Amino acid sequence: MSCLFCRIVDGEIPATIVHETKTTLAFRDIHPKAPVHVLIIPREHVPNAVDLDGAQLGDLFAAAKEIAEAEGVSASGYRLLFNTGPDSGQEVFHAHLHLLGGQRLQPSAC
Ligand code: IU
Repeated sequence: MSCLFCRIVDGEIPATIVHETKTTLAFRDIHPKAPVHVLIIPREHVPNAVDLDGAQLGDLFAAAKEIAEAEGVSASGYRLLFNTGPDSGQEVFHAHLHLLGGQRLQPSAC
């Protein structure tokens, strides 16, 4: 299996896991862009965020809310984003929701 994030799901590659459910897994980004930088992924291999179904999206956002509370950034605010395709800078083609917070974030491109 070549997908890096599938290998994290299967426990073949270590990661600092901060949250898990039956359908999702969340771990700290190895190159954090903010004091809190967590990647939230579906356990199922789906290459791209736009290929996720409604239930999968709901599970990812529900996890994000719980993680933000656990990380102490709910009140201060945080950013949730999906990179989708080459122009976005997507590097890993297993859909993942970035949760960034813990500091005043730079404005994004939008
Ligand atoms: P992107 O949206 O595909 O650009 O984000 C991929 C992220 O995965 C990026 O922030 C990397 O730092 C992160 N990452 C990781 O946490 N662990 C890894 O082994 C690899 C990438 I490769």
